[in-house]
Amino acid sequence: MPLNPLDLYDVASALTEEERMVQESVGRLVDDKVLPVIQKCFEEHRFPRELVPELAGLGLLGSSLQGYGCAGLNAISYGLICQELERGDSGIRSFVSVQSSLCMYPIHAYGSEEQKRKYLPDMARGEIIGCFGLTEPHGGSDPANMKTHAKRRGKDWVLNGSKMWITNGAIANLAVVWAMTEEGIRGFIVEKGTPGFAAPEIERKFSLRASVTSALFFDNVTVPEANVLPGVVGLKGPLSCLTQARYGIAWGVIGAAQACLAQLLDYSRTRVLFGRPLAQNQTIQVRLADMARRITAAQLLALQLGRLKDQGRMQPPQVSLAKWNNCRMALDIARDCRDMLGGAGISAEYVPVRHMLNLESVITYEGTETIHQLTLGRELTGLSAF
Ligand code: TGC
Ligand code: FAD
Repeated sequence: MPLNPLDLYDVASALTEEERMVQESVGRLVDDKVLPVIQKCFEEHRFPRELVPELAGLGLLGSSLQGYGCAGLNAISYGLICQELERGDSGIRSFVSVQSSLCMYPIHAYGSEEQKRKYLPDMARGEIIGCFGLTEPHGGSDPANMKTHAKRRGKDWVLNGSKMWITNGAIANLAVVWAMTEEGIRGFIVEKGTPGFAAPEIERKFSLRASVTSALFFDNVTVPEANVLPGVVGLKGPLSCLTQARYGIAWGVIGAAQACLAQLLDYSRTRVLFGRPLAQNQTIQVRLADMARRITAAQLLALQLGRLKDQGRMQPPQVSLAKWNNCRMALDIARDCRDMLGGAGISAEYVPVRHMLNLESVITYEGTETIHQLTLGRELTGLSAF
């Protein structure tokens, strides 16, 4: 029996029946609905918003949350969802990451009962889209140094400042915004249309073109006390959301790498140079084998991370290692696949260049590679180099 080149260690056999079903159903959605449109969306710089009801219909929004119309799936299932979606495009996985891990998660974890009932069921149905405002223009790696602030005014809060590089911003019905207060960093739910709040789209991106990225501006925006997340104060609020999203990215990028390798395997077997298939050259086989090695290692790393998460034992430095390793793996593979396709590698007919450009964002957002290396360095040494 030949091995599956995209699953050399048969990770599929380590999944439960339910996990396999989740993977298959999301895989079908990607094959039937995402892949036919995604390249055009990328070229047109357009998020395929028409897919949101399909994503919601499969229970992919807030999929690992319990109650409030959410599917209550385990962490491995959430990882597999991200992997399949990112096999299509990082922008689609980004949409689901932000909605699920960065917006629904904090409302679920830190929101009042009223906030959960008001927002979560509609968010699970994709009828309310969220965005997450943490990064500011002067430096996203150090969110503790945030300038956006909120001051109490009677029973309300007044929010001033700006956020930068915010996924979903211009299409979002609400923003979960982190702002400095006298008590420390707090989370605010700011609804679209609130006077003084604007979310213009950032145009002219070379990466994540099938995803909406925006700035957020707050000019004396009044937020009622009822829209403040009561359950958390401090940087650990937003950082705990990032832990959830980074976990999903560690799985997601495997899908992007698999898509690149799958296409390259086909191409290298059929392209004949010097009288033999490209794939019959030693240096090409070494490069292909190296890609398979790195994908396999990333799969096993993600699987064990998922098992730790499902057991409630996952620690942030472990997530940093996985986010760093797997993003680096996927970006290097996408670049190498682009190269082995020759001139065709720059054509929109092939997927690696799109994944490569997307992965330049993915390795940067949710903590740059350096931030994750330093997080691990701090864990190993007990000394902070930040
Ligand atoms: P530090 O002193 O380490 O921590 C402050 C407090 O937070 C706690 N904590 C965490 N809690 C949960 N999860 C984590 N990952 C946590 N990391 C830290 C920590 O225990 C502490 O709690 P307490 O109770 O003692 O106060 O904070 P620091 O200022 O030293 O910062 C550390 C550093 C640099 C790692 C952090 O600032 C960082 O991660 N920077 C990178 C910022 C980042 O990743 N931004 C991402 C923005 S969102 C985004 O990119 C979305 S893209 C989505 C998409 O489209 O898919
Ligand atoms: P900076 O923090 O200015 O970093 C610049 C460089 O300095 C990087 O190479 C970094 O690794 C390096 N560096 C930083 N500190 C150190 C150090 N101590 N030692 C050595 N090197 C260091 N943010 C959100 O809040 N919500 C979103 O939805 C969101 N979506 C995004 C979507 C896209 C497409 C992109 C590109 C970004 C998104 N971001 C979002 C922002 C993202 O999280 C930030 O870009 C990222 O955290 C880095 O911040 P920065 O861009 O300000 O770079």
